[in-house]
This record gives sequence, structure tokens and C-alpha cells, in this order.
Amino acid sequence: MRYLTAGESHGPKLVGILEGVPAGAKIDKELIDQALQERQKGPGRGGRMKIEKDQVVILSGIRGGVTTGAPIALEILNRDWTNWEKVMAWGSDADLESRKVTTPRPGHADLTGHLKYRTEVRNVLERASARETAMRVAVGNVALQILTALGVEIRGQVLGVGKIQLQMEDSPEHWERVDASEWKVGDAQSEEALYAQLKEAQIKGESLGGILQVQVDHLPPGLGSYVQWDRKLDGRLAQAVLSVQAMKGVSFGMGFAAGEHFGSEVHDPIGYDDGRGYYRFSNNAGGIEGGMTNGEPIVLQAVMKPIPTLYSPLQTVNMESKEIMEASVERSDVCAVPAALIVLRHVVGWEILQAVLEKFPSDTWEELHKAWRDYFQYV
Ligand code: EPS
Repeated sequence: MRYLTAGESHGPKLVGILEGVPAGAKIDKELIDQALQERQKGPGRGGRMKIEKDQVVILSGIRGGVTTGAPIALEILNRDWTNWEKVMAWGSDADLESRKVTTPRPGHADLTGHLKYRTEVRNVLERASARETAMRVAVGNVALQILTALGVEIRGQVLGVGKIQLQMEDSPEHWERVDASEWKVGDAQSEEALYAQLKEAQIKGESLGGILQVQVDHLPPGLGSYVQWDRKLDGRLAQAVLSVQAMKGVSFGMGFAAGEHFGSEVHDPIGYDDGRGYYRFSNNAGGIEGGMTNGEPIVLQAVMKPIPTLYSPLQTVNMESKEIMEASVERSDVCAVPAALIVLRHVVGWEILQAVLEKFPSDTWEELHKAWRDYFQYV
């Protein structure tokens, strides 16, 4: 399975092409649209989200709500395009001057993208923008729907925003609170402090990042492989997570704390039960050993840096005069951590389904589902 996206933040549309999705899988457009709307939400989002009403248009590969095995083509309209038609026009009539950017933002792709492609900063930021993650959610939701039909569950929660760290728990009540929370946190009492911190950031012209966690339940052992570097599932998940705009780090299970403990405090002792098969008494590995799922939930954490556009800008250099100036201010979000959580769940979902399709027959849903059930019997 593979996918590509195309599209600029203020161009007419975002486009996605997915290949290798099994035939005969049920796909519900409403569920894709719900996920797209979730991605638009969250405290701290900028003015753009008031303009957009993201919905997917399915162009190919799905008929009567069922995948055909052919490439699936998706598009999402950028409603804001009507305000940018002249600036973003592909032809010689394009207005290349009025929205030219000459003061690159520290932390964004602006300067390095310009040096690399010898192109105007506007061209860099249009493609580097996190607007692209709308399409990654639509693409990932196709995978998520197939995983859901297999009984796999992919949840996420926000574990920290700025200086505020949150409670982590794995109870049904906790996950219900996360679902109901605008911040996607399981600790309702902290929400007041989160809003206060957001307000402070807004007043100061600042932005906020955070820590996010994604958990994947009900996977069998043996997805991914230890035999070759690029088949290791933790490596592949890390790549998928770090490919999301503003992500700067990823860890599994106990994460970086594993470096501070003796081995006996880190590794998860093995048990066996006739009904359950092999299991672990703890999950410090975060569900992955030797680059493969071990049957415990995958638990990964990621850190998102604060968004680079600052309304109180940092110092930069004017690329024409080489004078020291303030960085440009593009409309942006003060905090997009809850939105990024939706994106992470979807890029993780894509990677997990890919590993599932490598292990099991992948041409049709029927063959996949049968082999999946048989394997669970075996393990
Ligand atoms: C985003 C759309 C963008 C930004 C944001 C995410 O739209 P606009 O540039 O028109 O405001 O709001 O992107 C960034 C923060 C960034 O640095 O690129 C979206 O749809 O998520």
C-alpha cells in the first residue's frame, strides 16, 4: 500500500491517491468527513478553520460504498482558494508580487526551502503548510475503517501542552473523558489551566506545542519484522509520526526513561494463559519488540514543537536587503496540539494497516479477514 498527496495550502484543492487497498472493504464517506471535522477543531486554532468545512470527494476506487481494488483518488476543496485565486494561479496571469514573502520565519521550512529549490518563500510555505494534513487524515481514515472492521482500535490523548502535564490512565472512564474533551485530555480539572495558558500565549503573540500519545489495541503479535532495517515497525511508525508537520520526537512505551533504569525494571516479563496465549505483565516496550508487535497495545508518544508563526515575531534577515528584520506573520494557530492528535492517529493507522497487509493476503477484504481470524486462533 502506498499513497501520495498533492496540493498547496491556498490552492484549489488537496489531492490524495491511495494504492493497494484491498477490494471489497466497506468505506463510509461520512466517517472520513467526521474525522476531517475533528481535525479542524480544538482550542487555539486560527482563522482559517472558520473558512474551511473540510469534506472529502471520492473520485475513484470506491463504488457503492465498497473498495474495488483500483487506486482510490480523493480530493478536499480549499474554500479559502477563492481569496487566493489570483495569487495561486498556475498561469502567466498569476499575481506573484502581492503575497511575496521576503522575511522567512525561524522554525518553518521558509528559508531552507528557498535555498534548496531557489524559489520564492511563498511557494515553499504553501506546500510545507500543515494544511496538507487534512488529506493525510482522509487517506488514513480509509485505513482506520478497515482496521476497525478487523477489531483494531486506535485512540489518542494529549499528555501535555506547554508547561501543563496531564494525567495518564488506561480506564474506560478516562478514554470517555478524553473523547468528550476539547483538548483531548482525560483530566477535566486541568482544562481551566489549559485555557488560561492559551490566553497567555495569545496575548503574548506566542504559540504552544505539546506531548501526544497514540495507543493501538487488539493487534496480534508479529506485524513488522526484525529481519531487515526498513521492515521494523517501530522505525516505520516513527517515520510516519515525524513526517507530520511540527513533530520533533517519538518514543515507545517507557520511552526515554528506559535509559535510566536497570534491564530488569524495563523488560516486560512473559506469562501464558490457555485462553489468552502469551502475554506480558507490563508494557514498557510499548507493544513492540524486535521491530514487531508483541501482542500488547502499541503505545507511542510524540512531541510537537510550538508552531513557528509568532505574532510577536523572532529576528530574521530580509532576503532582498539582507537587513535584520522581524519574521513575517502568516495567519496561523496559537495551538494545534489536539488537531495534531487526530493526524497522528491517522498516519499511525495507515502504517499499521500496511504492516497487516504485508503479513496477510491483501487482494480482498474476505481473504484478509479470514487469514486474520485464523492467525488469532493460532497465536
Ligand atoms: C492549516 C491551515 C493553514 C494554517 C496552519 C494549518 O492555513 P492558513 O495558512 O491559511 O492559515 O492555519 O498551518 C500552519 C500553522 C503552518 O505553519 O503551516 C490546517 O488546515 O491545518
